[in-house]
Amino acid sequence: MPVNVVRILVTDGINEQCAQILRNRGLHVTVVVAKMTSEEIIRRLKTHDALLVRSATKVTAEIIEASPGLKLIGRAGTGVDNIDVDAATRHGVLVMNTPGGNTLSAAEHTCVMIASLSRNLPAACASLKAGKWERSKFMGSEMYGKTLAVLGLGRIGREVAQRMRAFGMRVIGFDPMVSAEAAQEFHVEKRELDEIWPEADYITVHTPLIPQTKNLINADALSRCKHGVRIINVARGGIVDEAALLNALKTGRCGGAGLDVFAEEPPTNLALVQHPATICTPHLGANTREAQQRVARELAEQVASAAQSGTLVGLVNAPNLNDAMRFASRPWLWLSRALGTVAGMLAGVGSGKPFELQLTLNGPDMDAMQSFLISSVLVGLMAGMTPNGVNLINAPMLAHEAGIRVSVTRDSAATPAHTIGVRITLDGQEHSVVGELQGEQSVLVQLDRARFESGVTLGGNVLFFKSDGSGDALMPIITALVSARAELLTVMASGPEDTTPLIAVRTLDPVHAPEKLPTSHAKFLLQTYF
Ligand code: 9EZ
Repeated sequence: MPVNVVRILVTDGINEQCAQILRNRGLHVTVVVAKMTSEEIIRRLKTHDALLVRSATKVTAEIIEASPGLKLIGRAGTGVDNIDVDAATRHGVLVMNTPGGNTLSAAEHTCVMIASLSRNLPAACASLKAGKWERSKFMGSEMYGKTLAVLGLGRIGREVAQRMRAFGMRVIGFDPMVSAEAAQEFHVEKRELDEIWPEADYITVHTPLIPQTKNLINADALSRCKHGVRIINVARGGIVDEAALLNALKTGRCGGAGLDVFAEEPPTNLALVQHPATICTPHLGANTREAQQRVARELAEQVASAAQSGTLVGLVNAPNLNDAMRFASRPWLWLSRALGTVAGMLAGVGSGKPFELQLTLNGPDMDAMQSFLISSVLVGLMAGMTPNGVNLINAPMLAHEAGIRVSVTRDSAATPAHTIGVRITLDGQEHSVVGELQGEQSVLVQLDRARFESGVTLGGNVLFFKSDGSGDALMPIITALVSARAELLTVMASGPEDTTPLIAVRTLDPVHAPEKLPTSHAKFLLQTYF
């Protein structure tokens, strides 16, 4: 299922190949070169579906909230520091980045920092340019035989390890997500963090900035390090505690630092930047022609494929969406959303009261669909509860905030297979529906205790009536509907064992005020329009 994105606003000087590729794929692109205020972005977004940025534009909650037509935010680069992902998720907006495109540039910049630190390259150069000839002041050290610690063994960390091994460095490393065996595959000896500190001559960080990595290199860690240890941060400001690093530089515990990123950018406190043992660059890790071209092209391809085939690459929020977008999932999405809608109306979930949602997934290979089926049921359920749009991106978050308790039971051996049950408990009252696919068609086979033997098609307009059990309900319903000028498609009664059967009627168009239809022996229950 394609994402409905046609008009794309490109900012922040993303390489021109991005717009070129998008236009070649038939999409409409507006490129704005000048820096825009929030108001200007909001104004422009009234006529655009997607916003593509690098890192200069801060995509705030304010912008996202004021742009109901916004469907996708794309970042040409790694990380999403300048995007309020939480706000985007809440408003059902996709967020994408290009995590791979910067890898080699970031890794090379790191290696350049390590090499420069080993020979005091910038300071020696500045000294000579100042007319001095200071050879003993700039005594260097070899990288050969030294130990490099790589903290964070993702793509960039691995590329750094591979390159520095060429200088004869021994590479140790840590990453909670990488086993010792996996690390061995790319020739990194895995260590625990507390083993790293006393062993390393150089420590380079390659993690995202998350609570677990904030101040990863702090006063305590530095106090356990070798005298003269060198620290490199080309990842994110804040992974290295700047005050602790400055202290360690002053005592000589830290012999030098290569810093490309800072807690505050640009830094206003220049103490670290101006310390003679630091080599500093203004966040240049990804700043190469090649990387900028690569991320621009990657983002364009990703947005085009989202818009044209619904294949989602580089997705930051809504991780289950990719499976949901697969063509084969479409009927299941439809069925689960329709069941959510019927169950929600049946239970009266619109009151704002918290309730419990129990999902039953029957049949083999339903596991892979579980995550998006939950979201999809919630979309159907909450459509009438929330003023703003509910979609597969924000449904779990909105449900959590609405106090909906969700549980799932899977029965892979159940018969009949491939049915979905939705049960809602609200105020101690239980209501449930069960549905299945007949081919690609969604049908309702059970509503509370009433079973529909051949299933009620969940498509178009469906009305449900509750009979009084006298057996005389059908004709009055049909008469009332025909008098109301409804065109009947099918009429079905539950049963045959029901004593008070339900009657389901599909009509071509929605029926106006069906609760006012004069029907004896039957009461209008609910009407859904799909
Ligand atoms: C933490 C990490 C790496 C790290 C990297 C990632 C969740 N997480 N944690 C401490 N992705 C090295 C040291």
